[in-house]
Amino acid sequence: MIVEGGRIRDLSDAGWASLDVLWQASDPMACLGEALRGRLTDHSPGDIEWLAPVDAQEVWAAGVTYLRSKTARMEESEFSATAYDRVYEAERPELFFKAMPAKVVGPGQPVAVRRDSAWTVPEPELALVLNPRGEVVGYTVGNDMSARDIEGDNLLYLPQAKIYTGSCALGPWMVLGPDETAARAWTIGVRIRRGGGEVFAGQTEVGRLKRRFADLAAWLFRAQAFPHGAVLLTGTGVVPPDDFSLQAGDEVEIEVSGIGQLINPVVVV
Ligand code: DO4
Ligand code: MG
Repeated sequence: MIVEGGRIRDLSDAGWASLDVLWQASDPMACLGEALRGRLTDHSPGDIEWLAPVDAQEVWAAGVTYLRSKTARMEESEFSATAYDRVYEAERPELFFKAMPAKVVGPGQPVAVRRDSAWTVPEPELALVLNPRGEVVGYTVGNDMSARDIEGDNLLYLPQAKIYTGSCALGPWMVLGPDETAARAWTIGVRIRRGGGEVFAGQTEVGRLKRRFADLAAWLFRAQAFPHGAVLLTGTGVVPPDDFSLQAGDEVEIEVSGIGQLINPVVVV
């Protein structure tokens, strides 16, 4: 589906069976323009279930790319504090695997707190959509759910803190076209609601991200091929206070100003 001038238009009528059509094109915007000139069915919003904008793309994540993230992580973990300090300054970024496409949740689907974690937070992040050549072709909204107590206990537990059922949400919108300069002017905000009230709200600017988009993408593609492209979360710059943890029944709303909102309920797994 594409939303164009308020109309929801069906790209499967142009023969698009998957996002691969777009990522294999040398000029995705031209490819999209050509599809839009065809006869595409219009849908009304009530007929559509929006999904995460991935079909065959792995999701990876960069970490400690904002000063706020470095500080929070050094505080949560005396044991690994120097590792966070060093990676923030290093040429090589922290990159970690986050989710297989089938495990990513879309809007309205639950994100989760592990039942063995007493301190879990959402990480609102700008996600880069990368084509198989490692070029940034678009952006979406991401939530890199993180169990801070597990991560803080020992850095070697990072995969358990970061990868579990309901730990990665993306979407629903994917924006194509803006360059990095335009995207750096966007804000990233998060609101957490509980029992009808708001229990946390925070915001940062994409411009505070320490690394360039192309640099992060180049490190990810340095020694690994992604024939279907990939999605790369760029790190968080918003961290709730240390006494805050998500609970079942909460609702997490993440908004990137140039893209839109991603809203998910919270469950325990
Ligand atoms: O090093 C741990 C993960 C960092 C992270 O996910 C972030 O900074 O967003
Ligand atoms: Mg993160």
